[in-house]
Amino acid sequence: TPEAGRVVFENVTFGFPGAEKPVIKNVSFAAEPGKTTAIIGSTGAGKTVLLNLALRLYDPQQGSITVDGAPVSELTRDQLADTLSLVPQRPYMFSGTIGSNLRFGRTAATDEELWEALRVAQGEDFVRERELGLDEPVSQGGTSVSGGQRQRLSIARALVSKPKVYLFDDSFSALDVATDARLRAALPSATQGATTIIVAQRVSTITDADQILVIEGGEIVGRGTHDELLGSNEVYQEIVRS
Ligand code: DGT
Ligand code: MG
Repeated sequence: TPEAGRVVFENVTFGFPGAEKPVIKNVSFAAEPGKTTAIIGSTGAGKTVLLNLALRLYDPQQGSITVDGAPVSELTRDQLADTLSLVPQRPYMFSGTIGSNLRFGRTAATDEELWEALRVAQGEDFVRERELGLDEPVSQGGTSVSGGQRQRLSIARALVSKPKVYLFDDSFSALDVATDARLRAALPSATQGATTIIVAQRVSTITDADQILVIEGGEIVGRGTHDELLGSNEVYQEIVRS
C-alpha cells in the first residue's frame, strides 16, 4: 500500500514525567516511504526523544504518531520491532559472535545476507580480517571492536532485519568522512522503498535528504531541502557555519 512504512507525527507534545517543560513541542511531519527525512539540531534539541517516540518507548501527552496509517499506540512491541529498526546513538553488542550480533534473533538470515549487509555498512573488510570472520567472538559491550566498527555492525544489523522504517540516530558521526560518504552512497539501493529517518551532526551527511527538519528546543524551526534551508533558515545557516 502507499502507506507502507509512512511515519506521521501530528501535533506531538511530550515531556518526561515530573519535568516542568515538554521536550517535544507540537511536532508535525510526515516521513515518506522511499525517501530520506533528516533531523538536525543542537545537542539536547530532542532528536533522540523523537525517534524513541516513534518506537513507543514513551507515549506523547498530546498528538498522534502513526506508522502505516495505524496509531503506534495500537501496535504491539513485536509489531513495532518488525516495522522499525533503530540504530541507536550508542550501539550495543551482546556476548556472542559477530554473526549472532548481526542476526539479533533473526536466525533465518543467511551468511550471504550478513555479508551483503556488512558490505553496505562498510564493515566487510574488518570482519574478513578477523580469523573466524562471522564466528569471531564478541564480548558484551563490544570491547573487542572499536566505536566506529560497533557503529557499522549496528547499521548492518538494521539492514539484516529489512524493516519498512530505518531510524539512524547519529549513526554516521563516528565514521571518518570518506567512510561516511561510501556508506551513504551504498545505502539507497539497500534500503530501497523503505522510509529512512536520519539524525545527523554533520550537514554533509544529509545534504541530499529529501526533507530536512531543523529542531531547536523540541520544536521544528525549519524544514526543507538543504538548498531551501541554506537560503532561508538562520538556525540551519548557523549549523552549516559551525
Ligand atoms: P544529542 O544526542 O546530544 O545531539 O541530543 P538530542 O537532540 O538527541 O537530545 P535528546 O532527545 O536526547 O534530549 C532532549 C531533551 O530531553 C534534553 O533536554 C534531555 C532530555 N532528556 C532526554 N532523555 C531524558 C530522560 O530519560 N529523562 C529526562 N528527565 N529527560 C531526558
Ligand atoms: Mg541524541
